[in-house]
Amino acid sequence: QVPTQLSDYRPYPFALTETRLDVTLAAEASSILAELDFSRRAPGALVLDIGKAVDLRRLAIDGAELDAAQWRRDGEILRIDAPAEGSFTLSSEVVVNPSANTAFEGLYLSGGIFCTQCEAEGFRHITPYPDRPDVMAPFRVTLRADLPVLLSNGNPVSAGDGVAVWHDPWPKPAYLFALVAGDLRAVSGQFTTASGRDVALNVWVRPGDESRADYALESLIRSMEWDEKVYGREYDLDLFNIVAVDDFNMGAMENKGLNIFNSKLVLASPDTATDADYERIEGVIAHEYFHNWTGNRITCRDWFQLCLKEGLTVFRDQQFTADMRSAAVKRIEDVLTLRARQFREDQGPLAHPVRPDSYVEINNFYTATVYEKGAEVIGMLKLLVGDEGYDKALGLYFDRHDGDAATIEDWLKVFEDATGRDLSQFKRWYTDAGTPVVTMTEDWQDGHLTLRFAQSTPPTPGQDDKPPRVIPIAVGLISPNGDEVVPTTVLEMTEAEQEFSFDGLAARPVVSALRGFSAPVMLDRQMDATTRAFLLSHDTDPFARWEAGRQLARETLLAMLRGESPGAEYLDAIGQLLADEAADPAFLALCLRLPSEEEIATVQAQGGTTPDPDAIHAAREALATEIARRHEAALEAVYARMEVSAPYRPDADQSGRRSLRLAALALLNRIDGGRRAAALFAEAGNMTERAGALGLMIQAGDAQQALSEFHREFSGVRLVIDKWFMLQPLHAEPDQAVAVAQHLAARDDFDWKNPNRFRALIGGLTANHAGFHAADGTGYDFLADWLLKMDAVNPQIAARMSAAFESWTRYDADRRKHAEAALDRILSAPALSRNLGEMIGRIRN
Ligand code: B3K
Ligand code: ZN
Repeated sequence: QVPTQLSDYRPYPFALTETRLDVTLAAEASSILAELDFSRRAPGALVLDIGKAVDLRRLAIDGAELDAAQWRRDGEILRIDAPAEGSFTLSSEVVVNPSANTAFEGLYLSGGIFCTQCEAEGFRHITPYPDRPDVMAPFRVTLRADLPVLLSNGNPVSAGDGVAVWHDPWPKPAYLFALVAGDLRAVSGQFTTASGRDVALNVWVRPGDESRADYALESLIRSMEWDEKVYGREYDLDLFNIVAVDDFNMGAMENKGLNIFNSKLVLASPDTATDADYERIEGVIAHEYFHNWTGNRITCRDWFQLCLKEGLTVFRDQQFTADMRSAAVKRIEDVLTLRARQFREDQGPLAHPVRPDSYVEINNFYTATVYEKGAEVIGMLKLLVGDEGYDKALGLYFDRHDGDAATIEDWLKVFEDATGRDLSQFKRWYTDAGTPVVTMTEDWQDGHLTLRFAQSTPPTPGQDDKPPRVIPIAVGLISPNGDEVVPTTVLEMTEAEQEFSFDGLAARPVVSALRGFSAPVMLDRQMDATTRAFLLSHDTDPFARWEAGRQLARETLLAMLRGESPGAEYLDAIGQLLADEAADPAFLALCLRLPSEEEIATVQAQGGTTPDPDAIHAAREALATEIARRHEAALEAVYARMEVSAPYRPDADQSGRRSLRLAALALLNRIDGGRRAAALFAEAGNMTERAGALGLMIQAGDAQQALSEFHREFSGVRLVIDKWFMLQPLHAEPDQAVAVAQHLAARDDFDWKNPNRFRALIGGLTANHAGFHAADGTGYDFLADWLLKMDAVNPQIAARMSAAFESWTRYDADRRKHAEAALDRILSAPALSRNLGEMIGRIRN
C-alpha cells in the first residue's frame, strides 16, 4: 500500500478540450467509446487511469490504431505514446459489466436502473481517462438503450428512439460525470433564476414512488432561492435533475445537473419518514445543490483539498437549515454530531488533519474531520473576519476562482486579500490534526475580572508537536441577578497561554464561555453544579444554556459511576425545564436527552479512567428512572401538552413538539412498563411517533407483536424495513444485542448487499455501546465477520463501517484482547481491499 502524498502533486501535462462519450448500455456488457481532445502543455507521458475490470478493446490516436508497442497497461495505469507537441484525439473502446459491479463505483445497476458513481475515482471504471479533479472538460454524451429515460449531465441536445444526446458546456472533472437510464417517473417543477433563466426541475423515482417525492422537490426550490438570496449564486443550466436509487454507497452525489441520491434522502411521506428524515432530506438536497458553485464551478485541485468543497458546502447547508428552521436547535444538533463523530475520530488512531497530506485510499477520507470540522473551521473564519469580511471574501472567491481547480491556499488568500488579515497561524486548523483542550480559570478582584486560558493539543498519528492555534472564544458575562452585563465578545486566543480582562464590574459575574460553540475545542473549566444550573436557566446564548445542562448531566453520570447518587441541582433543573411552558419545545427536548453512553465513555477515557460499558449503561438507565420517578406528573403534563392535533407537517414547529413529546415518553417509559409507548404505537398516524414508540417498546422488553405488525404493514417499503432492522439491535438489552443482530442477519430479507440494509443492522448494533462492546467479544467478532464478507463485495462500505473499531484501545484488557484478535483476523485475510486494509491497519496500530 503506497500512500499518495500531497507534496507529490504535479500538473497534468495535457489540456483536455473536449470529452465525447458514446455509451451503449446493456446489463452484462456495456460498451463505451470515448474521444478525448488533448493538447500538449508540457513534456511528459500520456498517463491515463483505468479500472482493473475494464475490458480495453481498441486505442487510436487521430484515427490511427495503436499497436501493442505504443501503449502499456500496468495495474490501474495506462501509458500511451503521445505526440511530442500539438493537439490530437485519443479514441478508446471498452466493455464493462454493470451487473457484476457490486462495489457501486463506476457504472452499475440498482433495481434495474443503470446509474453511476464517480467520486472520487470511479470514472476510471467506465473509460480510460485522466481521472483527477484538475483535468476539466466540456462533455458531449450519447446514450443508447431501449429504455424510457436516458439522462446525463448538462442540457439535452436530442432524444428519441433509444438514443439521447447530452451536452454539458461547463468544463468539469470526471468525478462529476453521471448517467442514468431506466424506467423512471418524474415529479417536476420549475424555477426562474434572478436573471430570468427558466430551469426545469425533475425528481426521478421508480414508478409508484411519485407521491413520496414532493418534499425533495420543494426542498430543491428553497435551496435555489436561498443560494441566490444569501450567496448571490444562480443556477447555470436549463435543467436540474435529481434521481433516487436504492443502492448507493453514501447519501448523495452532486454530479453536474444530475444529482444522484440514495432513495433514503429523497422519498418521504408522513407514514414512512420521520421528522429527522425530512430534515435530513431538506439538508442534503440543499448540500448537493450548493455544490453547484462550491465544488462544481470551483472544484478541488487534488483530493487533498477535499475540505475546500466539503467543509464549505456543509457550512452552507448548516446556514440554510438554520434559516429554514431554528438556528439554536440546529447549532446544538451540529455540535452533538461533531462531538460524537469528529472528536472521537480526532482522539483515536484515525485522527487526520482537515486537509490530510497523505492517503492510501481517498474514499477513506470522506470523514467527519473533512466535512464537519471543515465546516467548523469556516465558522471560525467568519467569526474572526466578521460577516462583512466573510461576504467580501466569498465574493472574491467566486470571482477569482470560477472555473478553477483550487486549493486551501487559494481559499485563505481570498480572505487575506479581502480583509487584510494574516491567516498563516489560522492555517494550522487545516494542517494540524487533533482537538485542542482549552482550560479556563478566573480571577476576581475589586471589579476586575481576569480570564486565563491555556491551550494544548494532544499528539495525533504522525504529528507530535502541536503549536498554538488561533482560537476565537466567544464569552459573555452575566450578573448574579441574571442580567447580561457584558454581551457576547469574541476573544482571540493566539498564544499557548493568554489572559483577558474586564473592568468596572459592580459584582462578580458568571462567565458564559464558548458561546455558540465558537471553536471546535474542549473547554475545561471547573464549575460547581449550582453555577451550571444558574447558566442553564439564565444564559442568553442558547447553545451555552444547553451546554450548561449537558455538563450537569455528564457530571451527574460520572458521579453515579463513582458510586454517588444524582445531585439535587440536576434533578431540580430538569423540573424547572419541564415547567417552562414558554421555551421552544425542540430546545427542551435536546435538554432532556441524556448524554449518550459513548459520550460518557469518551469523557472517562480522557480523564484516564477505563470505561466500563455495562456500568455506564446501568448508570444512565438509573438516572433516567430517577428523573421519571421524580418528575412523573410534569412529564405526563408535557406529554399531553405536546400532542399535535393538526394534520402532519414536517416543519420545525411540529417536529419540535413531537421530539419533546417523545423525549418525555422516553423517560416515562422507564416506569410505566412500556404502556404509553404501546398506546402511541397503536394510535399514531406518522412514522416519527410510530418508530419512536417502537424503539421504546423494544427497550421496555415487550415488542414482539408490535415488531411483527410493523414488518407486515411495511413489508414492501424498503426504507421502513431498514428502520425495523436498525431499531432492534440498537434498543436491545446489551446482553442480547449481539444475539438479536445474529438472528436478524440470518433472515432472508437481510439483503446485505444493499448498503442501507447493511448499515441499518450493523450500524444499529455498533451504536448500542454496551451491546457492541460485549465483554465476551462477540460484538467484535460479529462485526469482523461481516466486514470481511462485505469487503469482497463492496470495499467502501466495509471500510466505512470498520470505524466502529476506532476506540478499541480505551477499554479493559479483556475487551482489548478480543478486539485485537478480531482486527488481526481481518488483517490476515487474503485479498483484503485497499480500503479496508488501510482502515484496519491504522486502527490496529
Ligand atoms: N461528494 C459526495 C461524496 C462522495 C463520496 C465518495 N466516496 C457527496 C457530498 O459530499 O456531497
Ligand atoms: Zn458534499
